[in-house]
Amino acid sequence: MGFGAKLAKLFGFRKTLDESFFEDLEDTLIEGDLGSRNAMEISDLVRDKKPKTEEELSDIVREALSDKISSTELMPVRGELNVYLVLGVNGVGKTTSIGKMAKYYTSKGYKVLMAAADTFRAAAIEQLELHAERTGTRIVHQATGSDPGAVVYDAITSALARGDELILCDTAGRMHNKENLMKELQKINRIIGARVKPENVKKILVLDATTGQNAVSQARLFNEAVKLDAIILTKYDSQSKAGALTQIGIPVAFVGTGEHYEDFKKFDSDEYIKSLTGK
Ligand SMILES: Nc1nc2c(ncn2[C@@H]2O[C@H](COP(=O)(O)OP(=O)(O)O)[C@@H](O)[C@H]2O)c(=O)[nH]1
Ligand SMILES: [Mg+2]
Repeated sequence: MGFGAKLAKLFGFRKTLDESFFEDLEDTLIEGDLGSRNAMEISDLVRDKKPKTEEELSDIVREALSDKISSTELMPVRGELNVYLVLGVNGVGKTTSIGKMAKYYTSKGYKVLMAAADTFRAAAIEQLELHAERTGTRIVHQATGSDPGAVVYDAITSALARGDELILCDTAGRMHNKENLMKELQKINRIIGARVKPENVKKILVLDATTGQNAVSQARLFNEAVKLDAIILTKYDSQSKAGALTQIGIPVAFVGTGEHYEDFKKFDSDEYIKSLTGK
């Protein structure tokens, strides 16, 4: 549930905005995964603006949130090679999102290629191959355990030879060896950077909407390794706790709302804020 209903209730119970109101307000915002900094900031804003009605209160909260969340449109440059490097920890929905993006961009007339640079598990390569087959997308892969950098290099060579416009690059996301993972991603990023125009390379982090506060530390970590351009928010269908997005400060491009290819749409920040505040 969005915290809008709770806000309304909170306000409805009180005749005056006393200290306990502000405590409850901050708690509600923190429970909504907005983080303590945002919660305090919004609470201070409410103090200043002294809303007289429920409606005014939620307007203040909505306005504050709209400064903290933005959307971005990812559109590859036509006739040039673009690379979307898809990042994130295991299980967030990277491979699935690549399948969805392949369908999305192919339907817009782009020539798309998939690169299976999650070489750690055989299943990961097979899963991407299945998406390639189902969406009619060409794929470059090597054997399990091969160097992900070499897969990416091959994919770029192949795309340049064939005139492909977009490489969707899958990556491994195992976290038990953070240092190695980040080094590997930086290496892949360097290989891409050496052959593709920097403005055509997008580093996209996939976050699971149900993970709450954890998403904030994942974003921080990946952003330190490679500067992120956009976020894809997956699993925004079930009981998602997507309030954490307001703490991340990286624009959101797409949301995944289910397991099928059609369950994928451009992120709409107004709609998102409405779903958070329940208005
Ligand atoms: N409900 C739902 N499930 C998703 C979504 N995206 C991915 N999944 C599921 O999450 C699981 C992990 O996805 P996968 O793409 O393999 O994650 P990866 O390890 O990051 O590549 C799979 O069972 C997917 O079907 C989504 O937007 N909504
Ligand atoms: Mg995967």
